[in-house]
Amino acid sequence: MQTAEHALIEHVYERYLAALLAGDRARCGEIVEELRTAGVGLRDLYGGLFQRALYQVGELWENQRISVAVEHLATAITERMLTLVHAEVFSGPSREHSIIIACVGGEYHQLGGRMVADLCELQGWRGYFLGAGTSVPDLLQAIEDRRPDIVGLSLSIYFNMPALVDALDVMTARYPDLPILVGGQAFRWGGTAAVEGYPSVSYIASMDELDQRLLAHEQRATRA
Ligand code: B12
Repeated sequence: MQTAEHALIEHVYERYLAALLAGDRARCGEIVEELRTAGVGLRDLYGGLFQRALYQVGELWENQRISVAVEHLATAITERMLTLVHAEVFSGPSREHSIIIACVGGEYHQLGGRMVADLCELQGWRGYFLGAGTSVPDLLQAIEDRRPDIVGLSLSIYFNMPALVDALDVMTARYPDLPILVGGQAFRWGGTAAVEGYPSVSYIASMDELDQRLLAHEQRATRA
């Protein structure tokens, strides 16, 4: 069923995409403000506008209908749009639980992981986002420093799977009880077999599934 938020986004989507492809950051910002004023929540904005538009940018680029420069600019503008709503992301209630999100070595796609960290913040978790191409030693250091409840690893490109497996081998050996979530487009057409052998590792296919995982973790912690 289509919600009112989806209908509002649908109404402006083509305009937003056109502005994004034209490299018109100011116009994109106005449309985002328009939606925010109309009551569209960040979750719908992230999935229904930012992610959807970038997926379409990817298709246009893949089919050589836009240049790499246009794609780069669209990505940079989207990063600015995330900054625009930054204050609200970090305005949530308690911060009892925390999650580290990182992209493994070799993985340059960082917007998805960053959005996931933001959505965790909106759920009342502290979301530490380490960015693209995080090496295993850096990841281990962050775990030592932050002692997160959960670690999330983002993978967009299937050929980076060996880097993910390396990270999982080391992390699961050192922290066997630490829940690790993996997600991203590398798993869109399979690839989950590579992570199935680890008892503490789960593939998360959607933001709803992620919410459920966070909630289940909170409930377990409350009972303990
Ligand atoms: C921007 C972009 C780039 C930028 C990235 C810059 C940056 N700062 O991030 C640059 C230019 C670096 C780039 C490079 C490449 N890219 Co590129 N890129 C894209 C593009 C257009 C957008 C990516 C994006 O931000 N999407 C939006 C985010 C929000 O979506 P998302 O990543 O899927 O994240 C969501 C979910 O997957 C999930 N999720 C993600 N991570 C996690 C983690 C956890 C724990 C959980 C629970 C959930 C989760 O939640 C997120 C929010 O809903 C995509 C198109 C597309 N379909 O996405 C291509 C795309 C991903 N790229 C592609 C390719 C092929 C490449 C290159 C190999 C191109 C080349 N020949 O050099 C290189 C590889 C670089 C590398 N080593 O990583 C292909 C990948 C195909 C595939 N899966 O194999 C795509 C799909 C384009 C296409 N249609 O062909 N790219």
